[in-house]
Parts: sequence; C-alpha cells; structure tokens
Amino acid sequence: MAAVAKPDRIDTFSTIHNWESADYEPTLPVSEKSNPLTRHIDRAPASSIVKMLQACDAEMFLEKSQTQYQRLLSEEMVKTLMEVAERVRLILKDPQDSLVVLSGCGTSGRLAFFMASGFNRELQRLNYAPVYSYVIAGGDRALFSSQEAPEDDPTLGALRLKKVSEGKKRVLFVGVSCGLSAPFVAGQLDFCLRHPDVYTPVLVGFNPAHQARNEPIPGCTLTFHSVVTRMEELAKTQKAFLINPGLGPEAISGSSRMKGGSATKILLEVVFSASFSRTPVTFNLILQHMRSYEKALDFTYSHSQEIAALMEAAGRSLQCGRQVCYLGWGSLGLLGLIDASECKPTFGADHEDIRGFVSGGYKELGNNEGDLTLMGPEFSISHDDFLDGVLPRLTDDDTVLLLYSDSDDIDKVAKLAHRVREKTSNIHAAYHQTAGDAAAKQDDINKLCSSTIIFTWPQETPERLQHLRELSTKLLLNAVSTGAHIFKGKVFKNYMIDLQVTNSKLYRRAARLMQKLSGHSESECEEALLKAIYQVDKLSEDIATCSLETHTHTAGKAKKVVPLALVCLLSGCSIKEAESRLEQQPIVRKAVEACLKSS
Ligand code: S6P
Repeated sequence: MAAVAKPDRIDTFSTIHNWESADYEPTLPVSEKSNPLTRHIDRAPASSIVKMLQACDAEMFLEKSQTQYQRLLSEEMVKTLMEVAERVRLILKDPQDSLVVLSGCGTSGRLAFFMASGFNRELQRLNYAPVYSYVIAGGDRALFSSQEAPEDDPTLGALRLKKVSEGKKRVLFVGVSCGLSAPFVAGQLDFCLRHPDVYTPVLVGFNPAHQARNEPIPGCTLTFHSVVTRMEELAKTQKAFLINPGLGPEAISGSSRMKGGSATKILLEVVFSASFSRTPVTFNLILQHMRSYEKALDFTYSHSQEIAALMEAAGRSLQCGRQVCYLGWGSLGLLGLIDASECKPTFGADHEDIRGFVSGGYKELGNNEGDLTLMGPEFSISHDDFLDGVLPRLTDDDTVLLLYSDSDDIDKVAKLAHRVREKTSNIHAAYHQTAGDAAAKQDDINKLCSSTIIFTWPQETPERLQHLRELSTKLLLNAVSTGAHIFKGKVFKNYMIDLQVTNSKLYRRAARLMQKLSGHSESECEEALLKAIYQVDKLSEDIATCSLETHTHTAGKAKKVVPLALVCLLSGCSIKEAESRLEQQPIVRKAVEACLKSS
C-alpha cells in the first residue's frame, strides 16, 4: 500500500471538537449523535459522499484528545486488548473445557458469526481444535435478514448463552453492542456476572460507560447502564473487560453497521490474532496491527473515484426500481450478504433491492443451523440461486458487482461473469490481488466488466492480508449501499428517514428524529408515529395503552412508517392522503421537504 493522500479539506479537527464538546447534542450518546461532517450528505454528489465517508471513517483512528473519550489507539485500550488476548490464549490451551463466545444483535451478531467461523477455520488450518462459538439475536435467520425484535429480550440472550456454553468450565464471553444498548447483550453480560466461576465477560461497544443506555427493560430490573457499572468495578481486577473507544458519530446517524461494525472487526481480529502468536503479546504488536487497518482504510479510499462511480451505478438501479446484486467468493461474499441484509432496517429497503450471493452458499458458511433456503426467498444465497432466480430477469438497469480475489478460482469467476454479461452490461468488479502476483486470466474478467476496482496489496501474511481485504470490501460495500440509498432519497440531512421501527431502540430513534425535524412535542410525535404504525387517523384507547413491544411488533408489518408519520404531522392530513403523497413523490426526502416548506 503506497502512502495515500488524505481527503482534501473536510476539516476533521475542527468538527471533531465540535461533536466531542459537552454541549453538542448533550442528551445523546456518541453512537446516536449526528456527525457534523455529513450534515449535507443527502445533497452531495457521489464524489463528495465518498470523501465524507472517508473523513468519518478516519475519525476511528484519531489519537486521544483532551476530552473524555478513549480512542481505538489509546494506551489504555491497547493494554486492555493485550489482557484479553492473554485470556484467549489460555482458552486455546484447553479447548476441551473452554470456549470463546461472541454475541450481538443485527450487524454485531453477524460479525460475531463472521469472526467466530473465520477464526475456527484458522485454528483448524493450524491443527488446533475450534474454540469459537457465536450467538446472534434471532438465530441464524438474522444472519441474512432483518430480525430486530429479539434485540429487546435479555432473558433470551442469557438462555442462548447458557445453551451454547453448556458443560464448559471456562468461557470468555464477548458481547458486542456498539451503542451499549441491546437488552439481549445486557442479559448475557448479567448472566456472566452471576456465574463468575465459569464466565469472564468482555463488552465491546463505542460509547463511554456513562452513556450506556439507562432505559428500563420491561419485565426486568436491569438496564444496560447498571450492567456496565458492575463490569467497571470488576474490570479493576481484570474479572471483566470493557473495550469501548469513541469512534465519533456515524456518517448516517445511528448506523452502527458502518464505523461500529468496522471497529468491532478490527478490535476482535487484533485480539484473536495476537492470541495465536507464538511470541508474547506486546504493546507494539497490538499497536502495529491496528495501524495496518488504518493504512488499509486510506488505501481503500485512494480508489475514491472508482468507488463513487460504482455508487452512482447502484444508485441509478435503485432509483428506477431495479436491483443491485453482489456476487462474492469466500468471506468477501459473506460481507456482501451482510451489507445487503442491513439495508432493510436502515433504509426501509425491500430485500430484493440489494442482494448478496456467495459461492457455495450454506456449504461454505458452517453456520449453526445449516441450510436455511427453505425459510423463504431471502435465504437463497448461493450463486446457483442467483442463476436460477435472478439472472433470467436481469437487465441493463440492474447493477451486478463481483467481489473476488487472487485466492479464488478465477475460472469460476470468469464463467459467472460471462453468464451475467449475456444479460447486462452493467457488471462491475472489485478485485484484490497481491503486488507481483497479478493473474493474467483476471484480464478476461476485466474486459467483461464496465468497471473494475483493482486493489493491489503489498505482501503480508495470508491471514492478515485477508483481514485487510475484508475491511476494505466492507468499506466499499457500505459506501455503495449507503450512497445508492441516499440517491434514492432514503436519507434526510444525515438521518435515516425511512428506518424500520421494529425494536425499542429504533422506535426511540424514530420519535427523536420526528421531534428534531418537525419541532413538535414528544407526545405529538409519538402519537403521529403510532397512527402511522396502526394505520389509523385517531388513536383508540386500546392502542394508546398497548406495550412498546406490541407497537414495534405491529410496525414490522407496515411500510414507510416514519415518512407517513412525518407527512401527517407536518401537513395535518390523513394517513390515506399521506400515502398518496408518498406514492406521487417516492423520493421520501423530497416529500418530507415539501411538507417542511409548507408547514
Ligand atoms: C445498525 C444495524 C443494527 C444494529 C443492531 C445492534 O446499522 O442496522 O442491526 O447492528 O441494532 O446494535 P448494537 O448497538 O447493539 O450493536
């Protein structure tokens, strides 16, 4: 990776201090604040969107400032990573009776699966027994589809953890909740704290401890905050660990799949790789490893023009109601599946809008519950499924992106590229190669594609190289899917305007957004939200007294809840009228803007 220029003049430093200052959106934790860097992302051209994303991602690696926030590269953080790596090392020595469990909800759970299966494969390659397990809220169907409701259930979290670790004498539990907010994870951490003879809890998230969610959890005496406070006490004697650096607000407010997901991947890979190393885990080893991700980030964005062009192509497809398909190989393909599945809760997307397919399908994944194909069309994830179900309908209006590297079977990639090219010229590729190893056959694939981003990486150990390529692919896909939805009008300023309202966190976020945009009171906004959820113009006593769980469950069946609620609130019109306005103006941003102007 050659030295790469930083983005021109999005002034990172002045804006950083802006969000870090005590009076910037003071009631919100960092993970929910809006990022000053992306205030106008909804109106920016693709090239500027990419620059904004780069500047936001670069915030992950900024050194500690004078303020309260720990950073990824803070001394304290690196030391904690060293300690956790040592704990993992103990587990590796005793695979029979020990286990590392990774768990989380949504993207955090998907990455738990991604890393547990990746590191188990690595252990097998080195002739060690596998020691990693994962738990995702909602089970394996949540790996590829949006299942937000189980996130609210702490008892379920604890039960799943208990089940997966049955009979083990020593368990290192790594709970990931970017916002320090998911009750599912709080329940698991609490379970660990109540069984310290077996479990050592590690919490990964990206808010300072005092910003952990303090909202009461129905049917339970815990809050996430109360669990974190107990962990802080135990952390003093290394009976629990907190890995919670501040990364700065997400580019799209609250979208923790972006920086939150990237930092989760970086931190855990650094820890698990260090635990494999034959030499003692040193401060510099950890620090250098983290720095290699920073370089990978800069290197990825050195292709910003090509990323912007891809974003535009994907945006055009979504704007005309067509599809974007990621066709990937190995772990890069899995990242495509993950990116695609996140679009539903974030942008209110249909599962057909952006889809991922991975070579080998379930055979390659090794997930707990095996082949899920029969669960419905969302769970058809192999290239064969793509050839059977999607290819026949492809046109030039659909965008196809191949994700592969020099370690994949290039003949197979070429074969699939030929099949796609017969149906659409709108085929693109992101290809990773190692300097000096360029494959001649890859040229044939290039010729079939209207664009190819070639990432040429310097020589590295194969595992580390793979991790860096994965981060690079994640950043690329996050940029493409976020940008494409911005063009489709699913972002207003830097807020997701058509988010799903399918758990308590999303419900609160939606109500807050409505208050912010409309200036109406909390109760007026919540009333409008409920009317949109239940599709009524007047709230009955029954609805008003239902539990939040019932509201979020019902919201799962409705579409465009937040835009409908906003249009009704701002214009005073009925739900029917709001529906017809949104049908006439499917660019949600414009429909809402029109109401804001006339209100
Ligand atoms: C975020 C994504 C969500 C979150 C999930 C868990 O972009 O859509 O699915 O990953 O809500 O969040 P957290 O804060 O517990 O990691």
